[in-house]
Formats: sequence, C-alpha cells, structure tokens
Amino acid sequence: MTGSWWKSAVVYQIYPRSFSDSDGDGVGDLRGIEERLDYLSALGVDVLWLSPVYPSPQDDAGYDISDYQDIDPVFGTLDDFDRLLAGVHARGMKLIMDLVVNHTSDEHPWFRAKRDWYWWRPARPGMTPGTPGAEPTNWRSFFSGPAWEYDEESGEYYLHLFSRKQPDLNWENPEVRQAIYAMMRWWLDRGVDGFRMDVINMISKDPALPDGPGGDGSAFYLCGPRIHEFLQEMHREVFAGRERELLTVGEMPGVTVDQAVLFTDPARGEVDMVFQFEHVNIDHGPSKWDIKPLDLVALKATMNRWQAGLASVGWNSLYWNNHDQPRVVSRYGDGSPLAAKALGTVLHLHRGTPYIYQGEELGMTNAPFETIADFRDIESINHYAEAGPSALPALRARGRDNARTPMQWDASPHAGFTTGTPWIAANPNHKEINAADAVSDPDSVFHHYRRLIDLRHTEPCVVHGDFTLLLPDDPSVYAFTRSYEGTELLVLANLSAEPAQAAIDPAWLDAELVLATLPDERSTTLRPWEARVYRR
Ligand code: TEU
Repeated sequence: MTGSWWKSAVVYQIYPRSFSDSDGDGVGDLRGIEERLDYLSALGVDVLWLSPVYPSPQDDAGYDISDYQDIDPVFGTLDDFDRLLAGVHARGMKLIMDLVVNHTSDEHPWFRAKRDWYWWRPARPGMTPGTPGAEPTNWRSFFSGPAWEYDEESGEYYLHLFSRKQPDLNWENPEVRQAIYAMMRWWLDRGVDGFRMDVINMISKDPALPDGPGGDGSAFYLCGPRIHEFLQEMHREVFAGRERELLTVGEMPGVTVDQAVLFTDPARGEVDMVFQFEHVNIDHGPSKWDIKPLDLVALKATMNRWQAGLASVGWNSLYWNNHDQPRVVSRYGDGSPLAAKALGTVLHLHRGTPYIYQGEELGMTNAPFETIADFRDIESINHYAEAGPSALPALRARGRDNARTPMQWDASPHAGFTTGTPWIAANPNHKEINAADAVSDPDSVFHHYRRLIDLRHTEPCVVHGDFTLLLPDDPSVYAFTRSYEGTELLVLANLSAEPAQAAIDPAWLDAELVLATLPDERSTTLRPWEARVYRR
C-alpha cells in the first residue's frame, strides 16, 4: 500500500444509526452525516469510518448484512452514499467502510442458496438433533447461548459465533473468498478509501471444530491456522497495485503483540494496523459483565507493551471508545470534561493512529439506563434474559448501548439528533454536553481534541517519536516521553480525583508548554485530572 500516510492521520468513527437523522424517522442516515461534514472538518479529522450501512435485518444493528452492495433504506440510497463520499473527499478527508465478512445475516440470499459457504454440522453423535446438549460442539456464542442453531429443514446445525441471525461464513471455501474480494473491489472502485474489518481474526477456524474448555472455542477460531494466508490473499486480490492511499484496520479480539507484529508488518502485506483489546478488557473479570476497578498501573503496563512490541515493525491503532465499549470518560474517568481531556491527551500522544468515537470529542458519558426496557442491544437483552434482573448494574456499566445513544448536537429535545422519536433515548445530559456549546467555547473538550489532532499534524515527534514510559508504578500519574530527531515531548496526566506529585525532572517546567488543560502553575504537583504536554 502506498506510503504510510495513516501514521499522521486521525480517524473518526461514525455510528450512523445514532449520528444525525435528516428525515425524522428517529434513525440516523447518510444525509444526516452529509449535513455534519463541516463539523468534522472543523475538528480536523482525516478519515471517517462508517459502521455498517448495508441492507440488514438490524438484528445486531447492521453487523448482520443481507446485501453487501447496497445501502439499507433506513440510511438512504447508493446515490446518497456517492454524494456523501464526494462531500468527504471535497473536504480533503477519506472514508472507510465496515467490512463484516466473518458472517452474514441469515437473510442474505447466500445462506439458503449456498449451503457449503457456511459451517454445517450434524448433531453430536448419539444425541437427538434439536435437543439441549445435542449441539455439534460446546461453543458458546458471544451473545449468550450455544454458538449453533438447529435447522429443522436439513436436520443439521449451523455455526454462529454471534447471534443466531449471523451465520459464520466458511472461508475454507475458495468461492466464499472470491465473492468477498470481488465485493471489496467494487467498493474501492466506487471510491472508498479502505476498510475496518470486523472480527477479521475469526475467519480461519480449525475445520475439526473441537470442543473447547468450558464452552470456550476461541482456541479454534481466533487467529486460526490459515489466518495469515487468507489476509495475504485478500491483500493480493483486493489492495495490491492500487495507486490510491488506502487504510486497512483489522478488529482482532484476543490478538497478542507477537501476532500483531506479523499482521502489521508491511513486508507481509496483510493489514496496516489492528484493534487489540487488552487495554479495554483490563477492568473485566472472567467475563465482561464482571466488573473490576481500573488498575492504572496495569493499564500503563499493557499500553507500554504494545508500544514497545510494535516500535520497529508494524503499527498500533489507539482507541478508548467505539460502538461496543462504554464511554471512557465514565469508565476510566469521573465523567468530567477535565477527565475527558486528560484521557484524550494520554491516548493521542501515544505512537499509533488514534481513533475517536463520535461524541468522545464532546466528553459524552454513559447513559442513565434504568430498566431493561431502556436497552436496545441484542447482547444486553440476551444477557438479561439469561442472567435476570441482577445483571442490571453490569449492563448499566458495560452495555454497548452506552456508546449508542444519540450524538449530542445541541440542547434541544433529543439533543438535536432527530425531529422524531429516537430509536434509543438521548442522554438527558445533552443540555450541558453538546456540540453547539462545545464549538463556541474555546476551553471545551472539543477544542482540546482539535488541538490534539493539530499537534499530530504539525509535530513529527507525535507521529514518529520513540515512546518511553515514566513512573510505571505510580497509581495515579500517567507519564511518558516521546523523542524524535532532537525534539522531546513530555506527557503528564493525573488520572485521579486527588492532587498527585509527578516525580519528574523539574527542569521540564522550564520547557515549552504546548498543551495544558488547566492554567500553568509551574509545579510538579498535578491537580485532579490535569494533563500537560511539554516540548524541548
Ligand atoms: O465486535 C466483536 C467483539 O468481539 C466484541 O467487541 C463484541 O462486540 C462484544 O462486545 C463481545 O462482548 C464486532 C462488532 O464491533 C460488534 O458490534 C458486532 O456485534 C460483532 O463484531 C459481530 O459482528
């Protein structure tokens, strides 16, 4: 792929259902996005990533696709898409699509027409098909219950790692692979600038599909035997030889640093960068519904390992948020604008390509969900059905709907997202946290993010500088330096609600203060949630 322009780029993720509704049906759409392009341009981001907008029964909010080469009417038409893409390009930005090819919807015509494009297996030997425990393996789905669905008609089961309406494609079949590559070329020919690849490290499975310990089959489907071969083939068939500057990022739950080096080594031709999960699983217990408090020392250690592991070969992606994660300001912060700025500063000053999830640049928080009726996400609803009302506190803290409430544009009803009834309620705090106020306040989280993006664009040390973690054992201060060609940056953040003493060389206080979230006090004591970036 041409050069590495994406090293100095910042990506902004749009979750179309919740971004901006132009026609009052309560669901965001492509025209809504088009109307907001000047806002995104003012923020300064380089690339927009659209979560899925393809035709879909919306069982998993569009991650269940029934036609890869069209737009769901709820979002608009292909003409709307072309206009949006032209508007993005006219502003010097790029647009990448969400590529969901580990599975399709069960309503995709392939599912009935091309049986051997999916994973079908008979019942466990000696068991009556369709009875509990007769599933071909003991694998559990990510969305509760077994990963197998019985099909009366054929008397066999199909595999679905996610919902029963998301059957897994069988990538062992070369016809599957060729159909997907052709579809990808079609989008690139239409002008899109790359792909975010959904759970792409799950496409190669051990064809024996053995039982896993305690129902966890991940050893047989995460980074399976042919994963590198498939990604290299995709690269040759889809990306190689294209002149345009493209971006590929593979979402890879469970990926290790060593594997990520292989996936992102440019010489191997696989993907440009991966989304790893260690730093967002750090407050999980045995499952994501088991809540542990954040251990900042552990968070710094994991981030540091990824920085070091991809320092000479490969490249990191950097994110706190996406449509699957609770809001970072509520999770690793205290919900305040100051915490939002401190967390943003820490993330954006690491080496890698930062991803901003819509509303993060406003300091949008988790939602005040009360009952199960407030939730929309299949993952939360299924978990509640299995675990019962005692699951509510975990759903409130961890539910993906926290990320999916409407983008907060202004203080008007439904946060200015829609003139109709939104598909999920807007957070009542939109009266205080919204884009209109943020844009007009130079001290807002929005303008701090704008300055962070600007710093990446203008200071090569942010892009290329070597990363050195300082004070690894400090429980509240996040501190590190970056250095490149004689320039050195120091990043200091107090990620706690108490004042904290930063045990750094006080000579740094004489250096240029390039970014600060509170008025300069020239002290090594950091106020609660304060963040500073020095340069010398
Ligand atoms: O998510 C993959 C994934 O493994 C998790 O992040 C998952 O969403 C869940 O939180 C597990 O507890 C991707 C998409 O980002 C997600 O929205 C989809 O639901 C999923 O794949 C299936 O396509």
